[in-house]
Amino acid sequence: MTIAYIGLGSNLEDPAHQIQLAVDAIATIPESKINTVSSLFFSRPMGPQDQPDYMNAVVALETSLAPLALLDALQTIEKDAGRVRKGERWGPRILDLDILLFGDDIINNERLIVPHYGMKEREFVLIPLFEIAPDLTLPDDSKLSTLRNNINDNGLKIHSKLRYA
Ligand code: 5RU
Ligand code: CA
Ligand code: CA
Ligand code: CA
Repeated sequence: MTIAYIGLGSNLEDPAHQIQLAVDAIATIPESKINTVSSLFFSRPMGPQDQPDYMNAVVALETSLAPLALLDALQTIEKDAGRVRKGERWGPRILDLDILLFGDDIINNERLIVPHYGMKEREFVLIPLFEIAPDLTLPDDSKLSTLRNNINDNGLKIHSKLRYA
């Protein structure tokens, strides 16, 4: 069994509702069980600014799936939420599910790079992740607490709790 940390994001079509539906869907992934769910956070867009504010959260999922099988399951959930690929890179989306960490695995293939390349610079990842796993050390031996202490919160705010079984 491996603990995978999954980043959730939405900034279209009632983002808080989309994130709750995504948590419900993640709870049905085979060979897997949700360990912990962070609070739901309200965040300003990083990258392109001409898009709506986001809702973000992080889920800790205990799984015996292989990383690419987990990716398949997450991409199916994104598609079922109605995600469509638009032209603009880093544009608004109904649902974005990223594998942030997969145990202490380092994965580099055509479909998947883990740890997620941007996670150490993104407050909307580090702050929810720190909420549920304050003692985490990353595969490169950096401590989550140190990264968390040194990041600007960019106005990130707790919005509400998420429900999970
Ligand atoms: C460049 C810098 C591009 C940071 C991206 C989200 C980035 C976002 C999200 C918030 C993107 C990738 N902003 N911007 N939440 N995704 N707040 O999930 F993150 S595009
Ligand atoms: Ca734009
Ligand atoms: Ca993302
Ligand atoms: Ca993604």
